[in-house]
Amino acid sequence: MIPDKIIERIFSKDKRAVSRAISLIETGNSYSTELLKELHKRIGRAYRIGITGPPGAGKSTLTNQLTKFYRKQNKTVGIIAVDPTSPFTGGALLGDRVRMSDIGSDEGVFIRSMATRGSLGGLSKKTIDAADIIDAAGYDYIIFETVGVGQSELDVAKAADTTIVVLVPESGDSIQAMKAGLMEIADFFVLNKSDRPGSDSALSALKTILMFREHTEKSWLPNILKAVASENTGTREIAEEIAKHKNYLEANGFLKTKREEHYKVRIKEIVEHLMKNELWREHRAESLDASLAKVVEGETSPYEIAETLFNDFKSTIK
Ligand SMILES: Nc1nc2c(ncn2[C@@H]2O[C@H](COP(=O)(O)OP(=O)(O)OP(=O)(O)O)[C@@H](O)[C@H]2O)c(=O)[nH]1
Ligand SMILES: [Mg+2]
Repeated sequence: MIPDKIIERIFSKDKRAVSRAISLIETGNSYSTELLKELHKRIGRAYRIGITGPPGAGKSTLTNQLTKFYRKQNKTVGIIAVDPTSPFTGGALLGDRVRMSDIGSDEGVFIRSMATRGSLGGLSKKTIDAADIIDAAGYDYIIFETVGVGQSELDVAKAADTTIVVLVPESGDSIQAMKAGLMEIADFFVLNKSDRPGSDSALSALKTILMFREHTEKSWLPNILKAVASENTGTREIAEEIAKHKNYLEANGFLKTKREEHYKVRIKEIVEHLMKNELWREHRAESLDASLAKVVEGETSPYEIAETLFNDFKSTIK
């Protein structure tokens, strides 16, 4: 059974219930799917913002400032800080907690750190489930913060309505970002730490790269905004750019299609997950182990074993 009154408590924005529900999905509790089904009825009201970029670019500082900005407008904010490298909530996340301590005690702010090592991509299924819980609780904004290492930063765009890529003026950073495919996912860029030398040349380098981006009349052109997050400079402009992008998506019906696309990817993942569980039931896992010696000896090939296992799987689902 789903824990008593947890759904009602989530709907009434009870932070402890939200936190408890996220723990349930994190541990893979058997009620978590039922819980998510129930919560889905109240989903879709939160606007989801992804903030990604290289380590130390100022993502947490910016998240903090943006949250304070929204709070002044009486909007509530849920933050999910994703650490794709650490299996523990230590190290970098401890830093986050310190930097975000002043908003953490605010009733209208919910903060959760999630480690996602072991999953494919930085934003695991569980991270998105967690966002759904926060959404159902009625928070106005959800901010995903993910460190841009490897594949993780590309995944954030599959979960966010607006994706912001934070860069710093340090040499080569912008070029590196373009290579890593951040160009495709950024709805706009923030050149943070603009108090540092080289920010003007970094800005013009970025602008030049973006000029060559293919576009049509209707396409959204990613902007570049300068910011000094540690001094709260540029926060308003960033919030305005988010609003502009949101309006663009809504006015053209793109928000709906974007969310449909996200659900498509997600539903496929869930189906694949269910299939995997079914496929590797005990007897097939054992049959696989039993065949390995023969494969090594050359008596049979990996393909034959795979086909046998797959055919057995097919016969059980007919
Ligand atoms: N000079 C300067 N320092 C900044 C600025 N923004 C943030 N910082 C500092 O940069 C350091 C890293 O900031 P964070 O906000 O933790 O950066 P992050 O991108 O969240 O870092 P990770 O989550 O570890 O990848 C901190 O010491 C901040 O105080 C800025 O605009 N200018
Ligand atoms: Mg951070």
